Amino acid sequence: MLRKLREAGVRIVHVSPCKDDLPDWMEADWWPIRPNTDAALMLGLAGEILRDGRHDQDFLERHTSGAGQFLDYLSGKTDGVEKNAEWAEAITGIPAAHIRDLSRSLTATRSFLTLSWALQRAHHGEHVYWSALGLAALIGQIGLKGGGVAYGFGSLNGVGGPFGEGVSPGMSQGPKPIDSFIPVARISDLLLSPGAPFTYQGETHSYPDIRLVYWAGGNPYHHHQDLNRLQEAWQRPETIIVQDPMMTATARRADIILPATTSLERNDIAGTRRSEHYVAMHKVIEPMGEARSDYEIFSALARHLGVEAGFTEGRDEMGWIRHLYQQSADYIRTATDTRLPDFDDFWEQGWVQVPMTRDNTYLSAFRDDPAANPLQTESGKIVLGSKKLAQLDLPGFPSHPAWQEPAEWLGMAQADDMLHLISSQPPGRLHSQLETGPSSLEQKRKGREQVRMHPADARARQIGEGDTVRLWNARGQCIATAHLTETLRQGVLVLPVGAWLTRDPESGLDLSGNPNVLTLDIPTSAFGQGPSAQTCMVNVEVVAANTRDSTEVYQQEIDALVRQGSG
Ligand SMILES: Nc1nc2c(c(=O)[nH]1)N[C@H]1C(S)=C(S)[C@@H](COP(=O)(O)OP(=O)(O)OC[C@H]3O[C@@H](n4cnc5c(=O)[nH]c(N)nc54)[C@H](O)[C@@H]3O)O[C@H]1N2
Ligand SMILES: Nc1nc2c(c(=O)[nH]1)N[C@H]1C(S)=C(S)[C@@H](COP(=O)(O)OP(=O)(O)OC[C@H]3O[C@@H](n4cnc5c(=O)[nH]c(N)nc54)[C@H](O)[C@@H]3O)O[C@H]1N2
Ligand SMILES: [Mo]
Repeated sequence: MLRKLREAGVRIVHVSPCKDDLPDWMEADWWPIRPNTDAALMLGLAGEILRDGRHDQDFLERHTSGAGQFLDYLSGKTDGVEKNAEWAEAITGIPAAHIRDLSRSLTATRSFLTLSWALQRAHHGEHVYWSALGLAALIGQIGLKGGGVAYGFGSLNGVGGPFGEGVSPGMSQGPKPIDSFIPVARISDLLLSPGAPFTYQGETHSYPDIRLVYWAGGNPYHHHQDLNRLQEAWQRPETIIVQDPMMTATARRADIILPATTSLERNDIAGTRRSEHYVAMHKVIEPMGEARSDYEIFSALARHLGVEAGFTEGRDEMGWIRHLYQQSADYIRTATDTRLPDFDDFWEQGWVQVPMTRDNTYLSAFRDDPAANPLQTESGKIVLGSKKLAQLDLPGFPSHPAWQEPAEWLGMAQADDMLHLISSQPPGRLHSQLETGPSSLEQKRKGREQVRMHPADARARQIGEGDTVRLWNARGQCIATAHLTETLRQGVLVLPVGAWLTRDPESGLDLSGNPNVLTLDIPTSAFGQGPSAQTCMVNVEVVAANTRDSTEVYQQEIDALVRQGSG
């Protein structure tokens, strides 16, 4: 798809601290923005469009609610500050002339905004996405082919592509007998502050008093922010059970480990609404050691609890796969009149093609007739000024798209010579999975993760290519191998996520290069309660003395656990 864009001669403006988010052959204009300031850029673009009177008034009237609030903010009527190109330059570091020029192109031609998910994984991240929606609404091309705004393109194959007519094969989750829940990014708060109140999407709830944690299919000692704070919180529950195929940093911190099989050690079925196929996932090898499939583990637990029949519904592994396939095939037959092959043929062939909706223009029905096709929002329209949020009046959550300073960024007064740390998805693995496998190891150097930095930042700190460096701030410290590159904005470091936390027993230094010992564990906002991983300032320096090898320390830890277990 990128190649087609390139061949069609479409102008691409790539706004990112990292040039290599796009391949060079795209010949994009690279705008190396200061991290966490994208809302200001989009509001500056919108302000320019408004001042020139180039906004689509008709679209705003028919398809949005509360636009008055937003326009008053852009013009400066609300706070006396006009949101224009100069205002945006001061915050983002992008020259005002470029911003003004782009604002003209955006309305002069068919234009399309797309934002990666990383942008909302930051303090006030909701307002970045909302600002893009506000800008797109002023341009007025939402619901037209090749126009408007979209999120998450590129990172997951399928977003924005054709979607399947079927249902994803999946087991029913059954009724949940308790009504308490937490936003996942609040796990440390939950464990540290039982009974404390928290707000979520405008309602107040309280943290339950958790005494047992059962974690299956996730690795918080990779994914969560401020791992030293998590470590403190982790001491509170009486029992921690981890169910995982890998001896992850989380598994090493469990009271009970239930070794699960990988997908290669069991039969399974795969399919999502974004994929063109249902896939028969054949077992390749017998389970290693004492590993059992998740289904077997949960079935055995259900048996002990006296609810086996309710859980298994009388089906074994293959019984479920057959049943789920049949459910999807029946659904597709009713919805589209297409007949999928019988299960046995599917299983033998290994996959089937699912009928797809190929030509879909997002929000086109809403554009054509907003009354007949209302959105699931407070007004049924695109909300640019929210009545609900105005009533809630949450601190730090304006009721229209707005720029607010993040807790940590390059523009902050106390930045000193700290750098902004971006922790992006690792190219060689999925998050922390198979961290010790060849594709993951290939991306490492000297047995640890590589931190990318600009040569000028490196020079100023006497750091050379391949040097071992220490990254630290008030929350924690880790080491990584420096890789110097001009494809980064100056002042920015990039360290991928996913390394299995390995602490030096003496110094507490993380030897693996896990950025989450440094990141900030505050919510994006009191409304959304998402993670603020990309809002993080750090120091960096060369490590003079030899540091211990992370794989060696890791192995020692596992050996000690095994001794404990057998002793
Ligand atoms: N290989 C691989 N692919 C994956 C994953 C993986 O682990 N490995 N994980 C999958 C998952 S679960 C997800 S959620 C997606 C995530 O997909 P994305 O959110 O797209 O991925 P990230 O790598 O977090 O961020 C993408 C880029 O955003 C840029 N960025 C960071 N901060 C800012 C900022 O403040 N402003 C601007 N303009 N740009 C910024 C960085 O240059 C970064 O490279 O990826 C999916 N794909
Ligand atoms: N600093 C920072 N932190 C981030 C991000 C960031 O951009 N920056 N990105 C965030 C994002 S978008 C995401 S999605 C999260 C990802 O965070 P997680 O989802 O916690 O990461 P994974 O490494 O995918 O964890 C999956 C675990 O499941 C195990 N597993 C695999 N297959 C099976 C199975 O069949 N059964 C069982 N029981 N276990 C299995 C794997 O071994 C692994 O330990 O990280 C988040 N954390
Ligand atoms: Mo994700």
